[in-house]
Amino acid sequence: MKIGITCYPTYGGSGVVATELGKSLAEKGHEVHFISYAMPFRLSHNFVSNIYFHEVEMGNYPLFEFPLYGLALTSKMVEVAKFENLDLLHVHYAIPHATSAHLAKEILAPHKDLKIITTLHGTDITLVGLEPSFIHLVKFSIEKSDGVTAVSRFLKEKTITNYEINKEIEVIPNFIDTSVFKPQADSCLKQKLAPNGEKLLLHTSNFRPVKRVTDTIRMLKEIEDKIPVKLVLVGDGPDRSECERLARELNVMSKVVFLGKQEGLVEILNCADLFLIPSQSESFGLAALEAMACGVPVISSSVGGLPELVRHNETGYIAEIGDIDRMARYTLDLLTNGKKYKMFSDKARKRAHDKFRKDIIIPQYEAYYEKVLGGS
Ligand code: GMT
Repeated sequence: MKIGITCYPTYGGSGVVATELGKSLAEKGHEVHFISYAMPFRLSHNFVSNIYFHEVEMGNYPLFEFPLYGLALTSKMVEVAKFENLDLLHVHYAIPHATSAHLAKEILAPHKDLKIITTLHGTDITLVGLEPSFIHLVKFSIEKSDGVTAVSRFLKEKTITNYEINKEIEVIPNFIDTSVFKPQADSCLKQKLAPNGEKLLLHTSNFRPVKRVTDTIRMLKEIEDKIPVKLVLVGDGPDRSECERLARELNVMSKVVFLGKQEGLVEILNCADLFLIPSQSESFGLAALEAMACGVPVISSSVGGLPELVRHNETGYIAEIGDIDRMARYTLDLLTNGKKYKMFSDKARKRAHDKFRKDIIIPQYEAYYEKVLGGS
């Protein structure tokens, strides 16, 4: 198939999923055309044949006080779909991609029937999409897509109820390359992060309020006098300064390592003893899946799609949003019981491999593409 993929090219989970999907499809012989304002960051690492990148260029005509990205994207979609003869366009994150794609489809309609598939990822539905300025547009764009997928059952239900959507939505969960994200022997990084053999708690995110990163610091405060422990925070974003302030206020700054944005995630994950994801909202929790694939059990909140991923009392523990006491108790429980920890670690890896590895999920996307194309 000739497949167009549009996504955000930055560090967010939707861009990662879209890029890994495109790479896997190309490896399987499909021709994949990425259309975005920059090369998706995981694409820039190595050359993959069958993958093409089309950059959406933004002019700066003085009359346009605000950049017209959605429209520039539409124009590029039309151009690529027409000249590369795409069979379908798969857009990740509804805003504005699904709307741009619908407009491209309409423009092309006299010449070809370009199928549009929209994958809903999370905040496009649960947060920003619900804003009054977007809600009608999101509903319209979902309903106009030829196919719609959601990354969890939770997100499917939320979409149907929040937007009163009367349309079939296919749940295709996120996936992981378990030959890359896997347990590795002790690394020298662990020595650097925990020179005195401390246990390592890890959190990775974009530090937006919805991630509740400050909860990880409060958890650290509750356990730091009971076991030797450190908290490693990977990523950056609006709440980073507040996290630093809180760590100083709670007098735990010496036990928190802020690594900022990082690319070598597998090595960092392999240093970790536990992964913390106390989010306010999380449609799937790709970061938790990456940890599980490396054999790192997860302590999570009970929101969104997280319970579909994390098995309570098996691959980690789940607690109510903001229940820091309970999360801290679970953390201590696992970190002070070697036998139990090993069982959780093995089960986390096994669940990631058995249920979410890429060669199980990619064929689901291919089958869905065939189904949507078959409807022509
Ligand atoms: O919230 C983020 O970290 C980024 C966001 C995105 O769209 O890039 O992530 C959403 O999509 C990910 C990939 O499907 C999911 O794993 C995340 O759970 C989801 N984030 C939220 O729902 C808050």
